[in-house]
Amino acid sequence: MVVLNVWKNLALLSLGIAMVCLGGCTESPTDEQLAVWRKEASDRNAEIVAEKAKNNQRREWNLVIQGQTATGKTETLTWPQLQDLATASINTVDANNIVHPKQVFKFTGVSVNSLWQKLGNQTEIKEITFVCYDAYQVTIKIEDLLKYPIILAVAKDGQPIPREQGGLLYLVFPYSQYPEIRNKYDEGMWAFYVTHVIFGTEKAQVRIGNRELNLVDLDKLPQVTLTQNVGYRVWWPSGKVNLHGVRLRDVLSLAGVNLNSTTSVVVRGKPPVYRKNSEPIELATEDILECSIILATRWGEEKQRIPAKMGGPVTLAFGDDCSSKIKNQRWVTFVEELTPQL
Ligand SMILES: Nc1nc2c(c(=O)[nH]1)N[C@H]1C(S)=C(S)[C@@H](COP(=O)(O)O)O[C@H]1N2
Ligand SMILES: [Mo]
Repeated sequence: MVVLNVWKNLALLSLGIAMVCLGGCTESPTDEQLAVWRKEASDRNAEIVAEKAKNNQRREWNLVIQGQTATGKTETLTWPQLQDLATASINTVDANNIVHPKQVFKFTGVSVNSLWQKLGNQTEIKEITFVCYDAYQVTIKIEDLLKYPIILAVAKDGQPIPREQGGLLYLVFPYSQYPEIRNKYDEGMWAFYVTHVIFGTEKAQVRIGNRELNLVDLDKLPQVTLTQNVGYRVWWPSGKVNLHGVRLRDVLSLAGVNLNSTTSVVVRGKPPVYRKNSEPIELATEDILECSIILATRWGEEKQRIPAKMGGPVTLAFGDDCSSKIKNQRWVTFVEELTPQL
């Protein structure tokens, strides 16, 4: 589209040049003059294209707020809305700038506490989880939000934050003003490219075609327990843990999917990386039928729900009986949708 626009604009501009003279030019422009006009037109076009690319990139970056929100609904903040909300600023070193670890930057962004006050603010909730484009996630305590100005930064020294520096939305902690905060939140907590904020933990909800299954539906299926090392790191105890849930094949069959006519199933989680068509987590039907692939909804001796800080409420898990090809895939966190491929 961008390329097309360049040509369209160039065509219009050169048409413009020609038309100026239609009305009564006695002399046609010299070749030099034409070259200058062409250069101006193409420079201007390059500018337009660059501006467009920037704007598109920014406009596409929404922040989705979910979980136990005040309205009980998902709230989506667009990039222009985030710009309007970005009234907080903190001067701090950038924990991930290893070249200039002492350089202080002015980060401007949305105060996480003000988001919480506006869209959350339910007293029983203790923590907020940030989910990133690449399925990385970070959880902070609400009590710390109230104590420290923690922001979702949209700008660093007045400029949008480049992707390789954590942009467009970068979770920033006031290290310079409150050095002690480092002990609780190390540089690994500075989440890059944040896409979702989750207050507490969401309700379990798995979509399969036009069916939506909730925890009550899943609980009616035969329950299985795997004892496994968890396939991603965040917050789980190290070593083997009990994961309780339901077999993927039972979930699909409850939703009326005929596995015999399905070649594979794509398992999509909340982080955008799972939504990219280029990198889906796609499981072959024969594996779904033959080895332990479950949607875990509870864990541990006490069968607690899986909180957002552990990738819950629903997480994909592979049993030891699955082939290493299966087990080497990512365990999908925040599972939201199963899409059978025919
Ligand atoms: N979105 C996202 N943010 C992230 C990470 C990540 O993998 N993804 N890694 C964290 C960790 S553990 C560190 S130390 C810093 C720097 O990560 P890097 O060394 O992978 O750049 O970013 C933090 N923020
Ligand atoms: Mo790290």
